[in-house]
Amino acid sequence: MIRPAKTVAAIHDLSGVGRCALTVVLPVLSAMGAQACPVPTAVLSAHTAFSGIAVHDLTDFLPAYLAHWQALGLRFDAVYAGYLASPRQAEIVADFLDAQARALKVLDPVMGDDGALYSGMPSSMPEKWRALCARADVVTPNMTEYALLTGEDYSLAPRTAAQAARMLDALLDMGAQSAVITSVPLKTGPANIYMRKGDKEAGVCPFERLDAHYPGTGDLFASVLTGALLQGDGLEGAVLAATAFTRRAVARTMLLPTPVNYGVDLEPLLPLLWDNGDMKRANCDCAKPET
Ligand code: PXL
Repeated sequence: MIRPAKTVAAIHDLSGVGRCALTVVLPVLSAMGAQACPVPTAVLSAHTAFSGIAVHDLTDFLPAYLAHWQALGLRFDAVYAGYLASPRQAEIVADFLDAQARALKVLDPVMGDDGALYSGMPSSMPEKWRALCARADVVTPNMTEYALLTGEDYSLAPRTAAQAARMLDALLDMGAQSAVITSVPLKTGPANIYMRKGDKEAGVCPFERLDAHYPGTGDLFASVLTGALLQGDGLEGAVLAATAFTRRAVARTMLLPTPVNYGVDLEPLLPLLWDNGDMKRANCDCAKPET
């Protein structure tokens, strides 16, 4: 049977240089067979790790942008939100999520890395994101964002499996249906960990430690995860796909002389993401069922 592409409202910034946010989200979702409709939260000449950037915050523009979509009566298969540029954007996104009742909601609370907020990120964003998490089918913080959301101290001390499960529980307690934490230092090595409401243990997706740290890898991970869920993967399969692709892109980029700030060299790998979505849709425990 021929079916239309799944649709994703992709709420993120547009950074012209330094692959991250929409310049990662759009190609990845397209390569996975989904139509990504961008909701740009800000336009930046380059991401915030560059110095001297030009930034245009689109907070005041978003209500009219989304009101037009509302007037068109658009219903998305998924809403994927990442970089929000102001506390008011969190409120605008909350209303949009509530209006998209049937959509799969993947919320990546993009706020910081290495224990600190990104340059220019308002300090009130963690509490705003905490409220948004209650609306999530999946939340995907990194270790810094986990600490910001929970108010715990940022620590890279190796965790036991029981500690990992407690971290995920803390996110589920905020109301998310499932949670993924990326790049968690476990006693057994680095891993992406995940849990659904009702699970007793954390799922663990280990990966080999690579001695490189590129911006935009969290966006890459969450994009592949969203695409895989829409293709019909369960949470475990989607975390596996996102982990494998992100590691592969990082490993490839490490062989190149590209400066770290330009992000991972993912374009030549995009064809690997194509898969037969129709076949996978049958095995789906996380994406909302079609009605
Ligand atoms: O990759 C996360 C991200 C998204 N958007 C902007 C950023 C960053 C990380 O630095 O600066 C603007």
